[in-house]
Amino acid sequence: MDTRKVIGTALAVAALTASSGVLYAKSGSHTESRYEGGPSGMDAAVAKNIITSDGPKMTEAEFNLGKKIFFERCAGCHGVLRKGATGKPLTTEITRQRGHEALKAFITYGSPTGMPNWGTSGDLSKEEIDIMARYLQHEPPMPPEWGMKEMKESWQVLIPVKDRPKKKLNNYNIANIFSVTLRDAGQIALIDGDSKEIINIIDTGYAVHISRMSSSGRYLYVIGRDAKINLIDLWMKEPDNVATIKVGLEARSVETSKYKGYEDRYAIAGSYWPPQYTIMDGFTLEPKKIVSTRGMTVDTNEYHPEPRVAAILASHEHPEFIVNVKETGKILLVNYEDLDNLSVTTIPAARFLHDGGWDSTHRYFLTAANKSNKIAVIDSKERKLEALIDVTEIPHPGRGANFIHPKFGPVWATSALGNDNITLIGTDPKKHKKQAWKVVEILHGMGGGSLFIKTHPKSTNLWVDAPLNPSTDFSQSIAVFDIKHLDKGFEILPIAKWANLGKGVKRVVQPEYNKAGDEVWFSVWNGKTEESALVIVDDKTRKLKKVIKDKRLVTPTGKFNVHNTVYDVY
Ligand code: DHE
Repeated sequence: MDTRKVIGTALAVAALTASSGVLYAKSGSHTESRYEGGPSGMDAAVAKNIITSDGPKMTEAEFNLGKKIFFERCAGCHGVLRKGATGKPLTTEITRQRGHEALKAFITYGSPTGMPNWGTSGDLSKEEIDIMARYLQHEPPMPPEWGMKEMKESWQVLIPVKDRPKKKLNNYNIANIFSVTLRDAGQIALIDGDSKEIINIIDTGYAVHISRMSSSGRYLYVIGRDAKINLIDLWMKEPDNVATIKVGLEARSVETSKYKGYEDRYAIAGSYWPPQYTIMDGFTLEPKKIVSTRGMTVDTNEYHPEPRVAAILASHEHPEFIVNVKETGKILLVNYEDLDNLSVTTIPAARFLHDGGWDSTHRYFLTAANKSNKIAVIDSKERKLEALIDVTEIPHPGRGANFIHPKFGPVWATSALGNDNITLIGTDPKKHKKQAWKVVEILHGMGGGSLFIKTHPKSTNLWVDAPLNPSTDFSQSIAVFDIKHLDKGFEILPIAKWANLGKGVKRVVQPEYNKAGDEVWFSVWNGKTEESALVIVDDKTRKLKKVIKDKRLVTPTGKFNVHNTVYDVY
């Protein structure tokens, strides 16, 4: 592709799509299962085997292999306890009724609704599929619980508060530091946004996932998929870990208290297993309160044993955390004023709550119920569901993007996994009442497989990635719209090509701005043994500004600018 070719409208992309085999609509579900079905952060060996006489014959070795494959390939979609998550339930009353041959066929060929074709793709052998079909007819092995005792045993304060710096001991412009996830290395890179130099590479949890900042901008919290949290003090001469804890066996989210008077005081982490959230002391990570999320689903009111905690945000309107409970479809407003008499407002929304972010006023939380194809809007001031908006297939906003639409006023935008839609939702119930909480426009991007979208209050660019698109023309590039001329379509920038790396998938993922809002950073996410890079683009000219390459930058994915994360700028 020409380096700076303006592709223009969705029509042009459709032509390209036809030749490069981009999957739309139905196949979006395959993109989704590839994404959701990543290996569990949990070692399968921790789950106790239950080989019952009611299931087909299996040796202990076969059962262990089945369990390992299930944890690595299936639990992300079907849930560890197989009660169903974004994938269908696979409890024994269902699997035994289906029978051995039907299960084998299903695993081999997959289904149009998203089950991958594990057999015909060559991912699983005939023997492995036979083992899986038998394994699924036994009761699911149960991983252990993780309560206060286990948390306290895992908790380490490496540098007590009294021994920490009394003032900033380094010369970094902390507000413009980026915390970069080095996914498969189990590390983060702290990068000085001004000089673009690596400040430190810090060991964190397994398949580290996201970083969030304390309200003061001093402390950085990083969570791994293994539910390990690292607390990093940016005031140290060389910023490093000051405390760690493991809040469970598998997790994805961490956040800190931001309400006036509670700045830096508490941290909260949500876990996938056990299904619970934990409130901790913000300075030491001492666990204070653990609350289970097991309960009834929002629609059919049936018990779900494994409702995982997805995104968590800190309210600016009340001393509360906003907690997405994925499988039950409920949004919890957890008030941290009195942890002993914890008060929680439960707002029914829709199943499969995943990620989301604030509107520009930081009053309304817009969040994707991804597999329900809905965006829920929470009014954090009035503590109620403001709207439930239908969108198409598998919205995935990250935290979304806020900007002023030339015609419809303030909007929040999300892209999607299952199609090329970029959905714009009106967010101003005062001055643009007619548009508020309505889909006001759908733009068309490069294609499905998009994960993140970003702009900045000082920019007129809207950046949309597509790292899971099957065409490398798109997964290795970024689309950028001019917010003032959305009708003109988008420009494609070949970010991976600019990085000039060797072989590999080189997925371009998650745009993130610097503090000033005049640079956008992209990860070029390659395999663990291949070279990756960060590419920085000048926001005004859309020209390449800098490529950061370093052998320590292994599998960079998420990037979190300190200022933008503290102030929820997106
Ligand atoms: Fe994420 C955010 C869960 C796979 C990169 N991811 C989130 C959040 C959740 C989540 C619940 C919101 C956290 C919050 O705001 O508190 N992610 C999951 C999964 O369950 C899933 C689908 C499968 C898995 O096995 O983990 C998954 N995520 C991925 C990836 O494969 C990505 C692309 C690469 C990686 O690093 O693992 C990825 N997720 C991210 C990033 C964010 C994120 C960069 C934060 C975006 C932001 O701007 O805030």
